[in-house]
Amino acid sequence: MSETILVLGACGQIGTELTQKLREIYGKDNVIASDIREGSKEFVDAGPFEIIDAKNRSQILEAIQKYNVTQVYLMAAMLSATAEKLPQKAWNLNMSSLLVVLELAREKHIKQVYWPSSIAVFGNTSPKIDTPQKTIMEPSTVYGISKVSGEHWCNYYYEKFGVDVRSLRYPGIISWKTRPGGGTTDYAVDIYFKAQEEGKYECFLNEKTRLPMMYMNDAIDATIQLMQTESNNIKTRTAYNLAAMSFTPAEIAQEIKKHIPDFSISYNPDFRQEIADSWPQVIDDNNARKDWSWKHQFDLELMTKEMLKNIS
Ligand code: AKB
Repeated sequence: MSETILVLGACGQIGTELTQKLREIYGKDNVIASDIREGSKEFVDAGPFEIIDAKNRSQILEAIQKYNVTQVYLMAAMLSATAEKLPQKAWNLNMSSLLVVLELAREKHIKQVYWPSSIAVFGNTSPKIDTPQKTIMEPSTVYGISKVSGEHWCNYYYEKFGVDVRSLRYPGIISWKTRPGGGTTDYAVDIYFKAQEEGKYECFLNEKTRLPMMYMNDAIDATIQLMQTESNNIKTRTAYNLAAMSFTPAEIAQEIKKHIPDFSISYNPDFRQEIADSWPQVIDDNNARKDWSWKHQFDLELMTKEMLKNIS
């Protein structure tokens, strides 16, 4: 497979590991990492790296032409909690970057686009359990509004112009290499670090808040699998529901206690509780499983083992 890939927002939580995996598959010189600022020296030295603002058309086009890019993964975004504090900025980043990339694809500068959506597209009026692929979507956050709008832009560019754009509705993504920033599901990463470092954690969501979650390895595999699937198999051009597990803060704490018996958790819910309460608890991802054979590997038990091992 000869592809040259540009990753926008490569220094973020998902971008970092996605870039590493794409380099393993396509060769390090065929994957160009980019971000608005330089990442760690190790990351920048690991392959081609460009400073690119994901909203800046000419910077992106310059990189596409310099490297003969065929695919763009647009991973730059402002997540739910930060977006509530900076609504205009979040809308501008999340939407402008997508429209720039979709236009470049329409003009045939690139062949294929990946853009992540989120469970945040759902809101209080969507079913909370086994949330279907197609249902009422009335998000109450700026992030959710930007994601649901973005999904429709993706579908529009596919339907009107044949742009090959693909997308997944990520649940909370849990990883140890790069910390997430500004999300509502971030507690499920922080808890592992605090458990190892301090043996205790104060959670910003209440103990019963059940949310869909996924270990990073599964998220990366799903993303690359979706991008490698025959175009004809992709029946959903908004974004696919994607799921692996769902748990509450009390349940993850219980799992951690199996490894660190003295670990303790306390609860001090803040503004993120309202965001979490508006999201689904369990997602139905049967369409992804049927259309391109999606299958997750990690459950809460296996993920907890991996997280604690790697953090220590
Ligand atoms: C967030 O919490 O904002 C993200 C997401 C679920 O998209 N992790």
